[in-house]
Amino acid sequence: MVVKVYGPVTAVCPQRVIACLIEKDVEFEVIHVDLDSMEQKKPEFLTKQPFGQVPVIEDGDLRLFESRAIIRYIAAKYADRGPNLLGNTLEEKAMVDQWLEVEAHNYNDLVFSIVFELLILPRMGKVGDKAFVYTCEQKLAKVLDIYEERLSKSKYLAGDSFTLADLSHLPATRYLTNEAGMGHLVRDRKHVNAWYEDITKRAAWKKVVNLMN
Ligand SMILES: N[C@@H](CCC(=O)N[C@@H](CS)C(=O)NCC(=O)O)C(=O)O
Repeated sequence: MVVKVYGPVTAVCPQRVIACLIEKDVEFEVIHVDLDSMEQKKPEFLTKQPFGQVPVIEDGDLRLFESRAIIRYIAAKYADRGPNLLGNTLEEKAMVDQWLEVEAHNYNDLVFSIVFELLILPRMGKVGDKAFVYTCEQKLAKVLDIYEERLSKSKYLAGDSFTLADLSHLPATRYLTNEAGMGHLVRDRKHVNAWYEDITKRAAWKKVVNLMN
C-alpha cells in the first residue's frame, strides 16, 4: 500500500518524513499542499491536521500528523527492512529518543527562527529582525558546542550507527547551512562537520534533495 504524504517537498517537516520513507524503501506518494496560498488552513485540510500544518500521512486507515511521531511509526512498522533507525536495546532506543527530543526542543526552534527571519519573511516582502537572528545564532552555537562534545565520543548522536536522531536534523540543517548562509556553525566544529558530511551523503537524503529540484 502506498503511503500518502501531504505537504510540499520543499518544507522541512515533510522532508523529515520523506527521508525516513526512502531510508526504509517504502512506496509513497506526495500530495502537494500549497503553503503560499495557506491551503493548510482551509477546512478540508483541517479535517486531516486540525492545527493546520504539514505533514500528514495516510497509511491505509491510519492518518497521522507530527513529523517525529510519523518517523517513529515508519521506523517501527518497517523495523525488519533497511537500516535499523531505532536502536536495538532498550538503552539504545532511549538514546535515540533523547536526541530526537533534543532536536525538537533545543535545536529546531532556533534554526526555524533564523530561517524564518532570513528567508521566509523576505519572501513575504518583509524585513527580518537581524538582532533576533544574532541572538538565535549565539544560542545555537552553544547547542552545537554540546553536539561537538557528544560527537567527539560517538560517530552519530545516539551511538555508533545512523538513527532517526540524525535523520531528523537533516532538513533544517540544510536550510541553515545553504539558504540561510550559516554554514560556519557546522564547519567550525570538527566533529559536527564530519557528522553532517557523513549524513548528507546518504543515498536516501540525496533523493530527498533531488525531489526538491
Ligand atoms: N511539530 C510539527 C510542526 C509542523 C510544521 O511546523 N510544519 C510547517 C512546515 S515545516 C508548516 O506547516 N508551516 C505552515 C504553518 O504553520 O501554517 C511537525 O513536526 O510535524
